[in-house]
Amino acid sequence: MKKLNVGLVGAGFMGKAHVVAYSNMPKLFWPAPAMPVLKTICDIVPEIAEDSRERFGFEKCCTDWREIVNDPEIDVVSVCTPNNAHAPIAIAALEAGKHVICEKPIASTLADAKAMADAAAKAAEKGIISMNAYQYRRVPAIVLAKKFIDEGSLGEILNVRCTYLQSWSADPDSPLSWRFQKDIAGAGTLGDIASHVIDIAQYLAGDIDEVVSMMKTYITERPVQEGGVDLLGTVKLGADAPRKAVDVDDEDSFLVKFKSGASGSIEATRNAWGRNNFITVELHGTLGSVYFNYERLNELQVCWAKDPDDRRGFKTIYTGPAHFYGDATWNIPGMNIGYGELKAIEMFDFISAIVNGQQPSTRFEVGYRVERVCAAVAKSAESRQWEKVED
Ligand code: SOE
Repeated sequence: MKKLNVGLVGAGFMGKAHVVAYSNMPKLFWPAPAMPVLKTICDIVPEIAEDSRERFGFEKCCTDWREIVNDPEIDVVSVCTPNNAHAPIAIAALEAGKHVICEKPIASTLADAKAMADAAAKAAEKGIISMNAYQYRRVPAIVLAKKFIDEGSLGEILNVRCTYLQSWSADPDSPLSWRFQKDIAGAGTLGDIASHVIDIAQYLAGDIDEVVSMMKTYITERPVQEGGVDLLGTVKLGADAPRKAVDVDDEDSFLVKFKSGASGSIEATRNAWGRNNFITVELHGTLGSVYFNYERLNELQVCWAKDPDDRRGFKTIYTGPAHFYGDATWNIPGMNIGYGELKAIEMFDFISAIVNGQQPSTRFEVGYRVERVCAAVAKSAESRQWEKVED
């Protein structure tokens, strides 16, 4: 079986998710499209690099990503760093002929996102694959909704309503990680989580054409954190810890018009107590509706207009072997997949794309379009008017 040598940059939360995905992909999908071999892991903190090498089973570790990009043995690069490092690493890797899977949002600036999409287009001519890690569109229930839309079962799509609500930053004592710093993250909630539902909305209903938005920052300063490691609100710093200004958005709400003529709304916040990974997607078509909530990710609710009046309503489809990726996961609907399996599904699509020589649905160009929607949202929050998404 073909082997692909992996270099992974950034050994934090997402680095761990990619390692779990590389390791579990062939265990779920067999025969695998190719076998990933964990060659080199990079983290700028030497102790973390060495610890991750041992823990995750990489052959080598390093503290400079250039060692991975310049290593002729490496075939595939995972970019799991904070957002402002995505562009230099991904572009250098593509130019060196490596296939690249990069965490989202694609970059911390629109200019970097464009440069990445351009580099990916050039590399694609030589059969190099780029992929942005928008994994939620690969949840089997979301793919099922897409199937219903594509086959026309929902009729014309009238409205798409999405939310992404979390609570991990609602506490003012949650530290000022890189996610609250514009020069590193590029944006707050907008790039971090609204981007996921923008991707799902465009996957299901086509390109967003115009937006009108409101953006808010509720917690304007946060305690400074030693070392800056991203703790996602799991650690609180005391009231006496020195504080610094937050310069990104906490909450975004916007109306959207799709090129298809459909309309919709998107709301995202990381300050919603009681909501955890609350991604909801509701679509209304002329022939029916679908509803999805990631906190029940193995379910798709469907309502068909053609059902008789006395029994029309949402019914729940539990995804399983009859659905997308279902033959690779567990045998009985209700046994359920979670975040780990989802990242393995994403890795299967990435490795399959490499082996088949076909760009995946979330190639860099698609991540760049999400970024252009985000740019229009930010512009509209300033102008207080409808803003067009750049084509
Ligand atoms: C934090 O909001 C975060 O880890 C995001 O960065 C991820 O993209 C999302 O999948 C889960 O939450």
